[in-house]
Amino acid sequence: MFKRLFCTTRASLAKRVPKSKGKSAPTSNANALLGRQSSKLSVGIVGLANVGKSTFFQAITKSAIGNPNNYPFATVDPEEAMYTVPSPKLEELREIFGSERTLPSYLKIVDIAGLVRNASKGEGLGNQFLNDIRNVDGIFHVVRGFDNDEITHVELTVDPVRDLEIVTDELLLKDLDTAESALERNKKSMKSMKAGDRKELEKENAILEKLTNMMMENGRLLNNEKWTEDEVDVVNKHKFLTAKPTVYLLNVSQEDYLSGENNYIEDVKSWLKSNSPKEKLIMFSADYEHSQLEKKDRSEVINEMVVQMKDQLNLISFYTCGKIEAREWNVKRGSTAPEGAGMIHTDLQKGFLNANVLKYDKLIEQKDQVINGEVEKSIKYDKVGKAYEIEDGDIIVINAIGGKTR
Ligand SMILES: Nc1nc2c(ncn2[C@@H]2O[C@H](COP(=O)(O)OP(=O)(O)OP(=O)(O)O)[C@@H](O)[C@H]2O)c(=O)[nH]1
Ligand SMILES: [Mg+2]
Repeated sequence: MFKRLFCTTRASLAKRVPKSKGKSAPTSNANALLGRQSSKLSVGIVGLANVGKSTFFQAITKSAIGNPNNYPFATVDPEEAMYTVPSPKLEELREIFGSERTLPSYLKIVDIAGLVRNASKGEGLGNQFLNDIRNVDGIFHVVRGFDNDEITHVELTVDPVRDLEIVTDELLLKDLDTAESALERNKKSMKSMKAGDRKELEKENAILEKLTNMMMENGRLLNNEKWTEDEVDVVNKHKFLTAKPTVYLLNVSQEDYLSGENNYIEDVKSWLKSNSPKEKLIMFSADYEHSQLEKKDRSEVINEMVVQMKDQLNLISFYTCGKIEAREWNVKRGSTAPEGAGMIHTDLQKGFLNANVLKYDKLIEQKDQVINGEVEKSIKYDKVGKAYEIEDGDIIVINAIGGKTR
């Protein structure tokens, strides 16, 4: 992938990227998680211009906003809409607890302008669109896999592997730029600092140099790597584009989607295996999904995309349930009970005392014992402290200072 681009731009890149001088950052097997902790994560739809991104945006969000059209750069400013994450568990909980309503979790979906070759140098809508990607937490990367002479292709022919390379190379080039600017900025700041005050920036620069070398040497996408906590802080701070969890979506014709066969899929699979092995590929048809807009329920393939995205974003769900509402909350895998409480309200995190936890599976096994939706009175919850790590499916009651519960 990046090697191909390297052939043409290696010399100019080598000039721009500083050689690692100091000690490189320690390598570690720790697998700290990238990305920010928030219950309001967003996913951007990214891809070459005119490949069906806005058509897909309308289909997934069931909205009329966005501007699907058969010309490149039909989308200029990003459009946003919320996607309700389907949750069979939440429905089940509502019934058991006798809650009046459910409050599911949401993902914000952002339709982003299309990109063309050399976007990182300002071609097409260039840097504007790259900045829009910077602000999302995950990426749906849409690749055109349908033949149709009437739909303009900015590279003139249909070739999904080439398109994947163009897009990822542009993201990598932008990341190299970001790392280089940060390194220079830090070096400048350090000049006016006393030696003892430079430690933090020196540490950051060692990490930035390590990242730069990884990207330069073999075009490694940052989201394929394992990171230490310190490295995660630097990657998060600079919002590197290739560190964003990605689900790849091959947009095929209605016929191919319905028959499950497509001429390009094997090549795309093998590209992904060598370039981004942890990430998922899903074949779909934007056209077909768009034709289903009137249907109330989302199709299985769209649900699958969101399930995969949640997994790539390392999100798990816990629930707070009562007579008024049954609510789903998303947290990063590995979050502690106080961190989960913080998703609900910062006061609950600050004043966290302990929590009562019930496992979803245990509740389902014993649901016949529940009388009048009084689950806490009917089934024993486990009391947990600050160090408790939330597991997917936990039903939690948080106890905080001042008698606050949730
Ligand atoms: N045949 C076919 N046409 C499609 C499919 N998906 C999108 N199109 C058409 O391709 C054209 C471009 O679609 P858009 O959704 O505007 O593409 P985009 O990626 O948002 O384009 P930009 O915003 O300009 O980058 C439109 O005319 C769509 O109707 C598909 O699955 N099959
Ligand atoms: Mg568009």
